[in-house]
Amino acid sequence: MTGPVLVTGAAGLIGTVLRRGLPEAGWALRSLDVVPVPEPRPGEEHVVADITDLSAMVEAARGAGALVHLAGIASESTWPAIAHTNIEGTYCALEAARRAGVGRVVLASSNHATGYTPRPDGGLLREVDAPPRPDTYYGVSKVTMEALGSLYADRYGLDVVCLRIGSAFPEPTTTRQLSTWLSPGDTVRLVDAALRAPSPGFAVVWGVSANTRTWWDLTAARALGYRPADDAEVYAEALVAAHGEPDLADPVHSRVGGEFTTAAFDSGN
Ligand code: 15L
Repeated sequence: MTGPVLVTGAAGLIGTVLRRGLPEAGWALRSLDVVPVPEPRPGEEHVVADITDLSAMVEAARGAGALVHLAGIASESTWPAIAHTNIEGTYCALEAARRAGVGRVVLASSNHATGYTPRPDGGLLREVDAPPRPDTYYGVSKVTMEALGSLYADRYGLDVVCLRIGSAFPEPTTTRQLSTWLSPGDTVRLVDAALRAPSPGFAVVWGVSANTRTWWDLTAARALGYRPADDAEVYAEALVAAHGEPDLADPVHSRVGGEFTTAAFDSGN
């Protein structure tokens, strides 16, 4: 792959993790956000652009070797906001990649694309057994992201890897996140694997660490080359002492999307 990796949403939480970690893994970066990225590093290219501005996105994508699309609203919002920023934004990212000849796109999907999927009676949940089942408008935007990625892979031959990210935070802060945490280090390892995997075509993989309590199957992510190194269990004692042992019958623990499936939903928002 020649050319830098264009990262959208580079000033955000995951973007900030990747801006540090991807160069350490050998990648040159072109960081894009709607606000200037703070303190660009030596050698880091940086662009201010709105992801829904297609011509600016095509310009930003020229000469890039791959695109990692993180930009968007990261939780539930109004339908107009989700439709514009997340759905139109993902279309622009993929279309910019196609027009600029960028052959690989990594998409930050989410567990909330399949949030209402129940925990299996036993064993681990594979991605193929978790078809679209969004829990929010936000989840719908991630279903649409995966669908657009599939379309661009089939129609144009792009390699598109969708990461169904769990809880990408510095550390887990709830007992649900003992299952769903994706550590900063594993975030870098996962994106690095998605960038390096030889000819992945279209792929959808869970994005979680090697958590003792996870119930999402990492076989597909490992097949891409992902080797998680962290486990939320080191936080278990403190979190269980504070919040109690998780009740696995509670929807927060028995559905992929956890609290997103039980939060109030305002269809007229
Ligand atoms: C997500 O997709 C959100 O971006 C993040 O804020 C968390 O809510 C996470 O999912 C999660 O499920 O913990």
